[in-house]
Amino acid sequence: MVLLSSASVLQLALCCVALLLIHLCAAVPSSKVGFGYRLVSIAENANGGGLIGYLQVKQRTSTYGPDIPHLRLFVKHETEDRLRVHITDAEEKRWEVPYDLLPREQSPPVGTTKPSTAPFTASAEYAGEELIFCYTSDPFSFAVKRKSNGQTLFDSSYGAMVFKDQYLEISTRLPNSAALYGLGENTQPGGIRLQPNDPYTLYTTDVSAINLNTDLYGSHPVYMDLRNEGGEASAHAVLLLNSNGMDVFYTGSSLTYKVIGGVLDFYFFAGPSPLAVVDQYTSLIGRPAPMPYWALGFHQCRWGYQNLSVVEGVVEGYKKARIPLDVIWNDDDHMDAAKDFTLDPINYPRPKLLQFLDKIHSRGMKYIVLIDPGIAVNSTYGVYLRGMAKDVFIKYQGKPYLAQVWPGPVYFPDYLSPNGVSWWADEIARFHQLVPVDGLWIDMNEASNFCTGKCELPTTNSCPIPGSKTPWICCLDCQNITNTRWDEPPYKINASGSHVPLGFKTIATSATHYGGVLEYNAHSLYGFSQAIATHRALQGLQGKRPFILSRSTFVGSGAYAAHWTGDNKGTWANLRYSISTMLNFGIFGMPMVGSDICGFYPAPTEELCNRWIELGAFYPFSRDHANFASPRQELYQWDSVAVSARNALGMRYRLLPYLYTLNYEAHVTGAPIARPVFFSFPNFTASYGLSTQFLLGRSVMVSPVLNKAATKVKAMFPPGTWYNLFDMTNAVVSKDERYVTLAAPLNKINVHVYQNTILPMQRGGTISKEARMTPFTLIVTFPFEATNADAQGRVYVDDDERPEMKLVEGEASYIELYASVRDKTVTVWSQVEMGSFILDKGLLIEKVSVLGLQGNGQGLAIEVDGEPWADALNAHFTQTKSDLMKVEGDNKRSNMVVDVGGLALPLGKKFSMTWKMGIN
Ligand code: MIG
Repeated sequence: MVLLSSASVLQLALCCVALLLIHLCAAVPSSKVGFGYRLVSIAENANGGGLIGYLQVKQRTSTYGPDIPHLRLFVKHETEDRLRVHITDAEEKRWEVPYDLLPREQSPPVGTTKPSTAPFTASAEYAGEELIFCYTSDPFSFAVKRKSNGQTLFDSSYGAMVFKDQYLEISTRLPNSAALYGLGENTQPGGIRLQPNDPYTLYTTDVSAINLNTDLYGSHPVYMDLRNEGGEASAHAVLLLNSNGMDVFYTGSSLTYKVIGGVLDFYFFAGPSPLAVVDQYTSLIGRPAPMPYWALGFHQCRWGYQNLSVVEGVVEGYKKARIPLDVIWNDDDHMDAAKDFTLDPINYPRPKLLQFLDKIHSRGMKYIVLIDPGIAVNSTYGVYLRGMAKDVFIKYQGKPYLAQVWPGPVYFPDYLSPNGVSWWADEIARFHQLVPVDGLWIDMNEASNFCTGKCELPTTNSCPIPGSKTPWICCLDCQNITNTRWDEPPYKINASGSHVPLGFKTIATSATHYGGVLEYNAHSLYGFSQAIATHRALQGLQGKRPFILSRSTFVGSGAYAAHWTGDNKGTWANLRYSISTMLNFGIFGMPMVGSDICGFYPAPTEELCNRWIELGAFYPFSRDHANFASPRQELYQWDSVAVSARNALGMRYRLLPYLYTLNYEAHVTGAPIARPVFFSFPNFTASYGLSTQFLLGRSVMVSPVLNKAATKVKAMFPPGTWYNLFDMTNAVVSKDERYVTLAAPLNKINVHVYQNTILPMQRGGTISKEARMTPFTLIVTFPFEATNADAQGRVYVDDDERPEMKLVEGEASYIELYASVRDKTVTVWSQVEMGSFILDKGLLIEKVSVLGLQGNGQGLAIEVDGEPWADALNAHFTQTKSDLMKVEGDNKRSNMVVDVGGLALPLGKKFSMTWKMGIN
C-alpha cells in the first residue's frame, strides 16, 4: 500500500484533474434534496492509518429533513485489494451495522480527531496496490480507479451527495458496458444481469419469491461490476454496508443509492476476476459456513405432514422407489399449537418420534424441523416464561412488542440482546434433549407478523380464534403508528413494491432492541442475528457442524446458514427465476442455496416436476418442499418423475465428492458452488447475461430444460470441449458463442464437464453416508483430439461431524489430481496433503477414464508412493471405439474414451500412472 507522507498527502494527480474536468463539464443532474458538500480538510490519520477528511455542507435544504452540517470522511486501503470509504456525521455517532454482529476493522470513533489545519490540494489521489481513491474538494466527490488499466470504477461526481439523518444519497457514474450483478434479494425476470430501470429496493420482507423486482426476504447491498474493455475482462464489487432500508436506482449509465439511515460505508473489492471478488468479499463478511456432507444430499419437506406416520411413509416411499434421500423435514406440523420447541402429543408423540429418529439415524439419514422467531404469549409455555424472566423480547414503549404469527399472539426475541442470545441457546439445548434434530430451519425471520402497528390482545374476541381456518388473518386489536419519524420517515422506500409503511406486517420500526437500538435501523438484521444466535447454540451441542436454513439474510449470513429462495410457484417461469436467485446468493457469499423443487404451490404438472428435479438435483441445496394446499409432490408420486429423479439425483450422488470439495473451496475462498458461466470464462462476453445455464464449480455445466413441451435445449458453451457426463462418448466441441441444440427427452438433463478437468466421482447410492464410502472414478478430460494438454482436479475429504472444516492431519485429507498428454505419453498422478484421514477410511480409486485422446492405451505402468505398484495385476484398459464419439453440431469425428479399470489405488497415497498412446 502506498501511503502518502503527511507533507505531500495530497499530490496532484492527473487522474483527478481529469475527473474534475468531467465534473465541471458534465451536466450534473440538479437535485433539490441537497447541494453537496465541500471538503474543508484532509490529512493522514495518525492512529491506524488511512486518511481523515472533514466536509461541510454547501447549502442546507429541508427536504427529507435538514442536512447534517459536518461530515467526517475516513478512507483506508484495508488490504491490498480492499478500499474502504466511510462517511458519517462528524459530531454525533450514528447507527452502523454492529461490529459484534459483523466483525471488521473499526472506523475511528467520531470526535477523536479534529479537522486538520494543514493545507491540502483541491484534488488528489491516495493509492493502494490496485485501487486508487481520488477526490475533488468543491463540491466534494470521490472516485475509485483501477491502477492496472486506469478504469474508473466508481465516480460520485455524478450527483450531489446528500447526508441527512434519515436520508442519504450518493451516485456513481457507470459505463454502459458494465455488467452488474447482485443487489438482492430480488426475483429477476430478466436474469442475473441487472436491468436498467428495474427497481432494486433492499429491506427484508415476507414477500414471496413470486413477486418480481421487489424487496424480498433478504438484504444484500452489494453488486459485482464486470467490464470487458479491449477483450480483457475485469470485475470488482462495491458493498454499501448499511442495514437501513434503501432504494437503488440503476439507469445503465449511473447508479444512485437513496438510504434512510446509517452511514455511507463503502467497501470496494478489486478483483479482478469474479472469483477474486468473492474471495475478497467473503474475507470481509465471513467465509461461507461449511456444510455437513449429508446436507449435500437430497432433502424432502412439506408443510402438512399431519402426523408421524405420514413422514414415515415418505421415507419408505423414497426407499421403495430407490430415489436418493438424506434428509426428511418437518415444517410446523410437529409442533404443539405452532409453539416453537414443542411436540404435538397426539400426532407426533415423543416416544414414537424418537424411535423413528433412531431408525433413520442408524441408516445415516437426518431430520430437520422448522422454528419461527415468534414466541407464543402463553403463561403455560416454558419457553415464553423463561424468556420473560430473562427479559429477552423486543420492546415497544417499555413493554414487549405484541405481534401475531402461527401460534397467535407472540413476542419476538431480541437477538441483539446478550440475554436473548443465551436464552435462545438454552432453549435449543432443551429442545435437543427432547428431540435430537440434526439442524434447524429458521423461517419468518424478516420478521413476519400477521398484524401491523401497535397491537393489544382483543377484549371482545379470543385470539387466535379457536379452530380458525385462516390463522394468518390478524386477530389482535391494532392501530397503525404514524406519529413517529421512524414509522413514517420523510423518504418512503419502495417497500414491498408498493411503498407500504416500513412497519407493515413486521415489527413496528419505532420498537426497540437491547441498548435502545431502533428496529428502524436493525430491521434487516433480524434474520442475520437469529442465524448467528442459532449457530452459536447448535455449535454448543455435541460439537457438531451446524446446519441452519434461514429465510431472511443479510451481508454475512452465509457464514452461519444456508438459504432457500422462499415461497415460489409451480410454474415454468418460477423454474427459470430460481437460477438467477441461486447465482446471486453465490455472489452474496451464501453458496448453499436452492429453491423449493416442483414449486411451493399450487399443484405442479407432472412434466414441470420432471424438469424441476432435473434442475434441482444440481442446486447446491436440493430440497422438494410444498404447501399444505398443494397435492403431495414427493418425487415418487409420479412414475415419470421418479425416473428423472433417479437419473438426476443419481448423478448428483455420484458427484458428491466434487460437491463436497466445492463446499470446502467455498468455505476457504468464498467461491460459489453454483456459478454464472462468466466465473470460469470472464472473457466470454456472450455469457454475461446467461441465466438459463450455470456451472457447478469451475467446469460442470448444467443446461436444464426450462420450457413446457420442450424436448431439446439450446445451450451455449464457451469454446472448448464439453463432455456429456451421462454419456461420455458424446461431446460438444464449441468454437464460439453460437447456441448448440441438445437432445433433452423428458427424463434427461444435460450436464457437461469441460476439458482440462479431473472430476472425482464415486458410485453414488441413495444415502450419502453410503455413497461416500464407495470407490472413486476419476474422469480426466482433455480437449478433443488432444496431443498436448493438461488436466487438473482436487478432492477434499473430512469427517463432517467436526464443526470446523479445515485441513488437519488425521481429520481431513486433500488430494490434488493432475494429468497430461505429451509426445503420445499419458500421465495421471496425484499429490497428497495429509493423506492419513482418507487412508484410514480406506477410500480407493477403482477407475480412471480419460476423454479426448486420439489413441488407445498400451504399456500401463503404475507407481504408488514412488514405487512400482504391486497390486497392478488387475489393471486393464477398456477403450471405447472412436466412431462412437458424437460431437453435437459437428460431423462425427474420431476419438477415444480410454478407461483404466480394475484398480484399487488408495486415494490417500500419491500415485502416478503412465502409458503410451497407440493406434487410433
Ligand atoms: O406463513 O411454515 O416460506 O416454506 O412452509 C408461511 C410454513 C410460513 C413460510 C415458508 C414456507 C413454510 C411456511 N412458512
